[in-house]
Amino acid sequence: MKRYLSAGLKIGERRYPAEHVVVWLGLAALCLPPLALVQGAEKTAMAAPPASQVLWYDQPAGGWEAEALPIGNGRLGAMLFGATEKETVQINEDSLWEGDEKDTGWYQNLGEFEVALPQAKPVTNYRRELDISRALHTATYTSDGVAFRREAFASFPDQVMVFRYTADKPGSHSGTLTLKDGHDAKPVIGPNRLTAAGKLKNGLQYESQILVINDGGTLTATPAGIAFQNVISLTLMVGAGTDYLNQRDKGWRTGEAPHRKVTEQLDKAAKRQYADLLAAHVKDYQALFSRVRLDNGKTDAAIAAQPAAKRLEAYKQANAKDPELENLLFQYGRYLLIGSSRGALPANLQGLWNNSNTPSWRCDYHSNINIQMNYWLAETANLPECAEPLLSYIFSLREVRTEQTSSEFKSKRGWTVQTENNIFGGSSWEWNTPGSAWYCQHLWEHYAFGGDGTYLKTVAYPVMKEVCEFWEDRLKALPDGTLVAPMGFSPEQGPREDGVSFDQELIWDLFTNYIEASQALGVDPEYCQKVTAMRDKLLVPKIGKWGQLQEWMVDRDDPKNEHRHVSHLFAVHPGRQISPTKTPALAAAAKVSLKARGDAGTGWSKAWKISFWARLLEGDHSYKMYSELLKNNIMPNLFDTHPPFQMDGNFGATAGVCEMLLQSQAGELHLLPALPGAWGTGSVMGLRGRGGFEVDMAWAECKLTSVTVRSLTGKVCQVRYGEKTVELKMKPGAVIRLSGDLSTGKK
Ligand code: FUC
Repeated sequence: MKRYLSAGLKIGERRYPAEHVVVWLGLAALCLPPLALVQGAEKTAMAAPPASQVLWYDQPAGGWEAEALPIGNGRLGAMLFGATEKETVQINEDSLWEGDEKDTGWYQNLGEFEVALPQAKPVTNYRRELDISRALHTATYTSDGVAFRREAFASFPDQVMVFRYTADKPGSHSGTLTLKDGHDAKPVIGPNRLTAAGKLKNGLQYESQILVINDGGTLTATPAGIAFQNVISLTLMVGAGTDYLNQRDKGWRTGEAPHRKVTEQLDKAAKRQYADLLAAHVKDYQALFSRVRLDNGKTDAAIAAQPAAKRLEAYKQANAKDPELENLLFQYGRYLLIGSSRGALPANLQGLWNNSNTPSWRCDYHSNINIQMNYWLAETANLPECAEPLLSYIFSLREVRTEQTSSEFKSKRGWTVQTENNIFGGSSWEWNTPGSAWYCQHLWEHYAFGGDGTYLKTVAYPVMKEVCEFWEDRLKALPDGTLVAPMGFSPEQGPREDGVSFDQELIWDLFTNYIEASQALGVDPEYCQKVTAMRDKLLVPKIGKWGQLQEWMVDRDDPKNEHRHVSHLFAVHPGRQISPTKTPALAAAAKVSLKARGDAGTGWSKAWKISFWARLLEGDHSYKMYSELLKNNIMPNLFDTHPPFQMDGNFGATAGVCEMLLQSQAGELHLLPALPGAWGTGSVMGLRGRGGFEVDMAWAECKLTSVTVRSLTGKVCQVRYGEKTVELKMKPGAVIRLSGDLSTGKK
């Protein structure tokens, strides 16, 4: 937290002074765990976490994709198998990309290291676990009467990953450590350090290092790696970096090989005690993770005591109830976002965990649903800091996208995107013309939830305005004056033609957000009027011949089309143009379309359907999607599979649960709008609503029993539960508690 206070917040190339974040942090702290708990992180580090916050297994992982477990600090990541004799740990650094402005390239594998610990005796009492309440991976087992324990975590404050090997008998660790670079760079082997440095084909310099610290015994450099003998405890500090910089004017490079920085990070961490590193990590992580808690019911103790893979298998049996596993999947999405989105770059198709140099879909930033879905939870599930890498990324691409857009569309102002995108401004596949409008939704929502006017003015607003200008120049008037986007493309449907609903709805969203932004800032009143006039002339989605929401201006939707993309329902979610309360006829048509597309779907498609049904206020259908996703699209390590593994489904699932419990897109906090019957009694703490609110709720027998609203910004707060609404006038920092019938009483 101190780091934020002294350094302020960085968005794009701008850094906001500490005073802008102090208010936010102070208010956010209201829903942190009691201070004593945070300060006592070191002491409590060994306390057993609740069953709904642990993934555990009774055997080592078999495969990378479905069984290995991820740790990450938002920039560095590792996948752990927990094998006892030969433990392989695969590692990533989020800027290790091939490609450039012309070639989209692929996100790359950094490499792996192996710790060989030959054991004479069979292993008993094996357990590996990922505790997402502390972001700590542990493997324990007994061999030859010796109890071994390994811990691993990825520290954000220290920018290293730490792996610790201990045993209850001194001198029990003898073996070797080797490092294998993902691009065959030959490691330099020192007495206590392995270094693999290389250059990708695009000239990107990278380096990984492992610093070995032994307590007792000996370390010896060998031709293959480092041998350790009779060591009491072994600690590995793993660091990595590249010379990537998210600035085009610097050629996307820092201009400095990563060696110095990585060495410094490891040397600094190595001076600290392991317990201190762990405590600092847990404190930092929990400051984000502990903001939201969910209780959606208790699992039968016998089921909760099972390993995660067995629980998942049991869950697939129609009658097995495991609300704590559902809760685990919800919180896992938050864990994964914290683990993959705290560096300079946003979470990609696999967060940041990738073991291939030619991963599916380049493991890229896909602009037609995937990168957006990755961030649906960031604001609602109270991780707004994790949205910042996305906002910086959007900002960093403006110049190159403006050039590319101008060459493609002969445009003079603004920019947009293609579908596949890398980190150097390179892109490929279909132009996704309303893609930049969708990005702008994220820029706007960061303000809508957090209320930071300086951010809105200096970061979000200029981008939103230039994208409005792009559409101002491009929209085409039909003979009756209706405005349509020319030559649009409903993702993966085609054909290219005018007035595609996906485009129309996104432009409506952009214009509406722009209008609100300009009014909030009190700037550009004339342009705001112009945008309002354009918005009001946009072709709105029509209801077609079988009662469906038309995907195109032409009424040609095929009721048998069960394609996973349901882009014409953007207006329902994450947009706000269609809702059962404000536009009931269109909402009914959206329902007809959604039913026709069917309940099936690949991971992310299924995840989107959780939110669609929640926005249509059908909690049980929304829950059906969530539950089916868990049954059909989630692997034993709880990664979502498309197939293959794609993390958007994890993020989208968490976002969907938020939509079931709290909505705020219509200018009011709508409490429990789609609470499923399956979660009849429960509570949630720390969800965020637009307008700068945090909300805690409790319910019993599917009825709200109490709600606490905290105001971050002092905006008037309209609260809805069912048909009842109340208006609360709240000062910044005020906390109001209401009972289930929304009667007030100040806390
Ligand atoms: C979209 C989807 C694919 C896949 C890819 C990464 O284009 O249609 O199913 O998820 O993104």
